[in-house]
This record gives sequence, C-alpha cells and structure tokens, in this order.
Amino acid sequence: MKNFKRTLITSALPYANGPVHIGHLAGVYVPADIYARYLRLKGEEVAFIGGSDEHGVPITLKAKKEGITPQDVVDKYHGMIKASFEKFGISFDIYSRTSSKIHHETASEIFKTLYDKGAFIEQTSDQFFDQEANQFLADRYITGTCPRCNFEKAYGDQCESCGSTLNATDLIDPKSVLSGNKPVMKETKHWFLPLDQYEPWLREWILECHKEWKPNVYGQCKSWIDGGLNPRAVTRDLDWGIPVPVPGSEGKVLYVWFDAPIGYISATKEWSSGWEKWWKDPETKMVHFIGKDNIVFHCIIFPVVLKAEGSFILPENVPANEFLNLEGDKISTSRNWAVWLHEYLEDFPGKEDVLKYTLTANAPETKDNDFTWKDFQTRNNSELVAIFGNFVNRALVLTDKYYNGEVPTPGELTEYDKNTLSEIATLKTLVEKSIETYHFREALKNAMDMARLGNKYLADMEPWKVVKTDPERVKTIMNTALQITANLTIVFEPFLPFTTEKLRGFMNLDKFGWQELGRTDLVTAGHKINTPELLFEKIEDEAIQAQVDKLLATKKTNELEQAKVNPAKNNIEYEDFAKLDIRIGTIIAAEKVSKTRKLLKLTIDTGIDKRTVVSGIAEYFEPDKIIGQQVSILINLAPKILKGIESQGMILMAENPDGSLVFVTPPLKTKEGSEVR
Ligand code: B3M
Ligand code: ZN
Repeated sequence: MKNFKRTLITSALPYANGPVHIGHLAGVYVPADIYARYLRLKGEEVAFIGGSDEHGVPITLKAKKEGITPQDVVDKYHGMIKASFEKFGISFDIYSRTSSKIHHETASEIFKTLYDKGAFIEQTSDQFFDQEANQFLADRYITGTCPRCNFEKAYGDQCESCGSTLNATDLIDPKSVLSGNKPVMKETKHWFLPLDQYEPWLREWILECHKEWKPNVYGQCKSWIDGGLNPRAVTRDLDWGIPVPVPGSEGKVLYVWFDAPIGYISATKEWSSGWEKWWKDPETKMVHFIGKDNIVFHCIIFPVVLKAEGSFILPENVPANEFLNLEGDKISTSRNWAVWLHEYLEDFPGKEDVLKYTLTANAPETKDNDFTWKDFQTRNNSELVAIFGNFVNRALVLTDKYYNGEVPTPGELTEYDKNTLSEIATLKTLVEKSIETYHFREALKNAMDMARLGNKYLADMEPWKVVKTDPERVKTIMNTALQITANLTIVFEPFLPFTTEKLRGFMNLDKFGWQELGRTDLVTAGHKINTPELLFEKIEDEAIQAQVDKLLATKKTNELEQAKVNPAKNNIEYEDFAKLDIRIGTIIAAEKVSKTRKLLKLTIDTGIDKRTVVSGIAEYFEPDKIIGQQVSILINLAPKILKGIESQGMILMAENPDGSLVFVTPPLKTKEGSEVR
C-alpha cells in the first residue's frame, strides 16, 4: 500500500432542495465523519470537505412550484442542512455551497481550461422547446403519457408510476410544464465530454489498479465500462447554474453534475489558501464518500474531468454505500417517507450519538438495509444502555462508593486481569483494520466489544461480593475496570464523540490520542473522578410508538393522495357546523358572466327569497340545461362582488378527482328552503 502524507475526505454534496434525513447520514456523512475523526485522532493531516449542491433542475422546479426564486430555495435548505450536520457533530473542516462566487469561478475556470485544451466535442441536437416561454425544456420540464403504462403524468426522464427510464421524445402527447403547450423540436448546441476516448485509461486505472475498491463500486464501474461509454453533455439550456464561459453559449449553463464535484475543490480553496497541496500533490490520498447512485459521477465522469485538466490527483478510493430503507420502504422526499434530522433532533434532544450508533451498526455497506424504530430502541436499550452504559456506570459508581471517587492502587494482577487488559490492544488493531478498509460497522462492533469486555469482567469478578471477603483484591479489580473505561473514551471517539466527551467529564480526563489506546495506565492511582451520572438513558415504548404513529399517518396521507382523495381536515365542534345555514333551492335562471370562462350568474329560489349567486361552474354546465335543477345552497355566506355582480351565497358542489363538478341535490324533489343539517 502506498504511503500518503495527508487525507482529503470529500462527502457528497446534498441537493439543497429539501432537508437531510437518516439515509444521507447513514450512507455518507456518518462514515465520512468516523474516518475523519479517526485519522485526526491518530494525528494525521486531514481535510474533511462538504457543502450543498445548489444547481440543477429539481431546484428550479421547486422554486416555480412555490413561487419563489431558486436562490430562495437553496438559501433555505442550505441553512437547514448545515444546521443539522452541525448539531450531529459532523466534523467538516468546511461546509460550503455551490452558489458561492468562488465555486462559480472555479468551475468556470476548469471548464474553460478543458475547452481551451480541446477536451470537449461540440454537438448539435434537437431538443424540446417551449415557444411561449421561449425556453428549451429539461427532461423534468416535460410531462406526458408514459408509453409503457399509460400513466398521464410521466416526466421526460422517468415515469414515477411504473419506474421506467424514459427519453422525453418517448412521451405520448408531451406537454411543457411551463406553459402547458405542446413543445416543438428545436436545434441546440452543447459541449460533450468524450468519455469513450478515456475508456482504455479508465480500464487500466480502475479495473487493473483499483481491484481493492468495494465490490459494489468496482462492479458498477466495470459494467459501465464494459457497456461502452458515450460522450456526455456537460452543458444544459437552463437559466439556473453557472453560465457556460465560452462564446456562443447564451442561455446555457454547466450541467449540475459537471459543476457539483468541482464544489469539493472550490470548498477546499475557500477553506485554505494552501489548497493546492490537497489537490495536486500525489502524496494526498483523496477519498470520496457517496451513495451508490453517485458512483458513475465520482468514479468515471469526475475523474475524466480531473484527468483531462491534467494537474489534479485522482481518488484513491470511493467507498460508496448502498441505500438505507425506512420501515421496509424506500426513503422518499416527495412522499415524506423519511426521518428528517431536524425533526429527530427535536424529538430526541441529546441523543445524536444514539442515532449515529444505530445507523453505523446497521450501515448499508454491502446491501440495502432497513431502519426500524424498534431496532433503534433495541440498539439503545440492549446495547448502549445495557452494555456500554451499564459497565461504565458500575465502574464509576463503585469507585465513588468504595474509594470516594479516587482511583485505587492496584495489587498484583491475576492472569484473568492481564488477559482482559491485553484484549484492549487486540481490539485496537481490529478497529484500525476495519476503519482503514472502510468497514465501519465492523469497526463499531470491535469497539463495542471493548465495552462488552469490561461488562463481562465486572460480572465475572463481582467486586460487590468480593468486597466483603477481600477488599484488597477489589482495588485491583476496580483499577482494571477504570483502565478499560478510560480506553473506551478513546476507542469510541470516532463514532460517538458526544458520549466520549461526556465520559471524559465523568472521569475527569483530558482527550487522549489514538496512540494511547491500549495503555493500561491511563488513569493513575489517586486520580479523582467526578460524581457519576448515566451515560445513556432507556428509550421508552411511548417514544417509539409516537414515531411509528407519525409514519403511519404519512402512509395514510400517501394512500389517499394516490387515490386522489384529500386527507380529512381537523375536527371541529358542532357549534362550528351549526353556523352554516344550508338550504335546498332551485335554479330558476342562469346565464354566462361575459368575458369569463368559468362563471355563471344564477338566480336561486331559496324558499326565503330569490337571490343571485355567481358560481364557478361554467366549464361543466350549459346555462339553459340547469334551469329547474335543485341544489344545496349556503345562504349565510357574506355577500361578495364578483365581476361587478353581488353573489349572495354559495352553491355546494362535489368535485371529482379530474376536477369535474356535480350538484349536491336531494334524490327526491324537496321543498325550497328545507334546511340541510
Ligand atoms: N447532489 C446527488 C445526491 O444528493 C448530488 C451529489 C453531488 S456530489 C458532487 O444524491
Ligand atoms: Zn409508466
């Protein structure tokens, strides 16, 4: 293995179009953070880079939907994401963003360098264009009927009903999201990265020289390369992003996947004026932490960009994870099927480490895994509380009780004591090996074995019994237990930093370096510990049930949405209902309101009076066909002027999922003025 001088750790830049959830944490940020903390604890030189990915079509669509600017969208979510990471103690050296000036400059420069070197090919092709909006349409800006399943709202790149990947030109009856019009084909020019030209190099660099990459990563690269690489467009017709910095490119921006990984470089620049050693010195080891859906971008496309540029290093490893599911279902932002970090922090304050522990213990390293609240509770109650917490608590409480909190002087160690203590060094080696090969769940298990070791030691030694017969021996036992406890403050530091800080506080200890791990004299006789408190607390069934109920409610909402039925509104009191004065009436006259598409002016016999009501039903009913129609009318709605006509009440209508309207009419002719209640 090559010896490196420093490690550059990058973690995928989350899209700033929503908050972050447990899937992000489990797949990328927790493992990257463990790795960074571990290396720092070893005294190595580390840069841990993160930031928000703020370009791309989903952000412009979200902005459009909410009637705000794309910058508003990313400002909001960048802030939320950054705060969540901070609260979870993800120890970025910098958390930046791609809408920053320095990033725009850096990405433009790199594009320009490649352009000047002739690294791109220019191609014209026909793309959908919205003539009314005067704009080319990204795939997500086009909807139409899916050619596979006939779903009417398929996107230009994917059908969310049957899951097929589509081309916008496949859609039957395509429509522009901007104007609703049928888009036309128009010629446009783009710049392409000729990946095909790099195939021999990629084959050599990945398939020959990086056989040690995780099987899921290596396998995906191999199948991409074997499948034949094609030139890939690195520009788009869009008005949100980094303008293409070459002549003849008005209205075009860099493709988000071209600029996003360059965000790692710009963030490093922003963080340190000495950024070049991190990116250009072959003695820097670069590791990309990402999820499996980002493999091709980090293993093929971005390396080709770096290679074409010529002065940058390449990643040494890309330990991509599989996906984390939630209670058996794929995590989904649009379906709100997620545990959002900002909500977790509210519901479980002070339990950041518990979540990190669960996510690491169950990390989707080799296959997709499932997060369940039940498992979360069990991990906390039967592992953190019952093993780690229990051991530490016994060690500290007994020291407090027997020796007034002073570490006792040990006598001669038995074989069992010695074997127990020597296990610590063995476990240290295992943790190191696991972390250095990106097996974080195994590493955490190794660390937990150290707590298990202590727990078993005290259970076997039973100092609470021995104290009655051989108090001298108990000094040795407790000293040994405290050495193990002190070692736990080191071994858990990369995984549970809030917990180790707390534990150091209990033990009145400073932070040790990783190299001290395994020492059996970390606490000296006479050292005074503080009054012990609990390291972890039990999580009760009610707290778990509340989370499960929240997910069940989400499921219900989603089912209704699928069935196109709106969820029920909040309960009201009968008095609220009783305020409504609804009567049966009959339409006695009807005419269209001129210069409107939707409005009819109706005259209703309410049994009390004959009054005028303006109603938005003209798209569904011809005026002369509804004379004599019985209706339900809300007669005590405050009158309102509509198009210059005073509307005195409201006709009740039932609305079908497709928007069509039906009168709410009694099935038998009913006397005008009858009350509906
Ligand atoms: N924002 C995709 C994602 O969140 C993308 C990662 C960029 S890493 C340079 O999955
Ligand atoms: Zn479909």
